[in-house]
Amino acid sequence: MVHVTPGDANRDGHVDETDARALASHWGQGGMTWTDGDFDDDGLVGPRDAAIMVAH
Ligand SMILES: [Ca+2]
Ligand SMILES: [Ca+2]
Repeated sequence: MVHVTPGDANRDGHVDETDARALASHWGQGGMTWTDGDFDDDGLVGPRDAAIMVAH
């Protein structure tokens, strides 16, 4: 899976609160069809993904 911008969960080109909400709504999930919040590709949406989002 290719992410144009790490941290851009909905791929609109901007890392903002909308992406933060998307990540939060999928917090702790893994193996789901929605994996755009999994920026470090460890299969789970969690703190490391949040850190990557914050960094951008
Ligand atoms: Ca976005
Ligand atoms: Ca992850």
